Amino acid sequence: MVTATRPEQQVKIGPTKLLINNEWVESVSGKRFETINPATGEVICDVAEADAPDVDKAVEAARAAFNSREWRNMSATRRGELLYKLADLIEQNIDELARLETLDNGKPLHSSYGDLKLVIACYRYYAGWADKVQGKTIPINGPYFCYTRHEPVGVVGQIIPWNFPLLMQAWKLSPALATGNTVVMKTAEQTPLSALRVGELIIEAGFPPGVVNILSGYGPTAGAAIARHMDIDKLAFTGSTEVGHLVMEAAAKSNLKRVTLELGGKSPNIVFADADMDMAIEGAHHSLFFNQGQCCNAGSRLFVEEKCYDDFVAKSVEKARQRTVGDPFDPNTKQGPQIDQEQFDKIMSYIESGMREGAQMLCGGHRWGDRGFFIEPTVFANVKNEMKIAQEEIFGPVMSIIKFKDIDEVIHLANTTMYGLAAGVWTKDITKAHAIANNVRAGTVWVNCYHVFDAAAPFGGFKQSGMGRELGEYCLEHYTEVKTVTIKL
Ligand code: TXE
Repeated sequence: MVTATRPEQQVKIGPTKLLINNEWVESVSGKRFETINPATGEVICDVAEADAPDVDKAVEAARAAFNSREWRNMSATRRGELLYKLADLIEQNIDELARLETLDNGKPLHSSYGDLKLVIACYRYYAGWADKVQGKTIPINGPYFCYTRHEPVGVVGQIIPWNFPLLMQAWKLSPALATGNTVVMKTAEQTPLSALRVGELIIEAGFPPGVVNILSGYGPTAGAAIARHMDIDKLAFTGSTEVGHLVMEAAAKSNLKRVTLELGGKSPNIVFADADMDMAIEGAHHSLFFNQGQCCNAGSRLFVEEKCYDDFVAKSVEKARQRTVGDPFDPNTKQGPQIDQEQFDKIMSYIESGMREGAQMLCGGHRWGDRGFFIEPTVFANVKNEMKIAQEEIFGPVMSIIKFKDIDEVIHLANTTMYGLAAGVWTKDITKAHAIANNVRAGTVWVNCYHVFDAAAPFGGFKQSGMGRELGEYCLEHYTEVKTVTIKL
């Protein structure tokens, strides 16, 4: 099927069934649900809707694959080759995937291409790791030879969100497969399409049946069934902190499956008066507005030093006003729609709360256009750290600028949050940069830059932003069990 309103919007829709055991199947219930184009509010198509019985089928297939000789005995080098092949196939189909991502998610087409570059790099990075995961020999006391093996955890359940559908799929699948696990993945109900198309490429790459299973469906049904499943050995979740609590509880109450969580954030982005101002203004704008503000690591608490506050605010407002909002397929568009009506309403209610609590709205604040889920780039000044808009994750194009006096105060304010995902600092003073990097409790600190991601650099949260790390070498430990073998000599 090809959708089209204008020629450049022609997008090929891939599979719309569930991927279980390398076969495309309808759900056990036969139910399907609609996925919506957020730029228009119109239905793109419907897809098969997984629920608990489909999770059971997928887990059965994943368990059989995990126990199969084909996967268990496959050399680590061969697993790496399969991942390289998948990366190549994604690269060969990059135009189609980018368009599908933009159609289903609403992000500007150039952003989808940006995501896909990271996706391809991520599969290649972990392809390289496949045959480099190794144990140790340990000099224990007595006549023994002792060594460790790093073995796959087993069947992994992975639940991903809608803000970076292909990238979150890559972050989750690639380390799991490199280390020899099998996977049951549930995509977000808002964005099922691109991950399913990758499912076709996974089959084409040559992964054996059951190694990767992809389910479209809702959280409280299919997602919860994964979290409580007795035969899933590990759960990797990205989403809201609220649901993070639920899935961890479900894991504890079922079979104590291992859990890694990548949750919400309210990341401080700190601008000192000695910073390169143009760079800091540009960086702060990008840190907040990128991806329609729908980033867990968005620089959503912007702390600006008193001495440069007024000037910084004025220039940031100017920049926000100039941001082009509109059709995500238009190459000039910087900002597309929010993902759905629910997120749209949530963001609008935060804007109202900011005004109610006395923050000063200097631009935006309204719906943009008359269809789809667009919101004008919005800037609030005179925000206090204790206001709701400075403490809760808005996940939209709403900048909150807070004034600070000195470094001690800003470190205190930056840490006054339940989150700890990321932070940014803008300064020419290396001592201040280090003071922030060392004292802000966050999993990532960017100095004079923001949103810099690389498959080799770990990412994850302190406090209620999550547990465990994705990407880099650090991620591998979450997908392996350490086995100690002791042999009497
Ligand atoms: O998240 P949910 P939503 C934050 C952001 C956003 C808010 C709500 O603040 O405004 O969360 O977004 C699945 N058991 N982030 O409602 O519900 C769900 O189907 C198991 C931050 O979209 O957490 C989807 O696949 N799974 C974030 C995934 O969880 C459940 C990205 C995320 O959805 C479930 C997205 C359940 N009971 C939102 N309920 C980030 N960290 O990047 C839902 N799900």
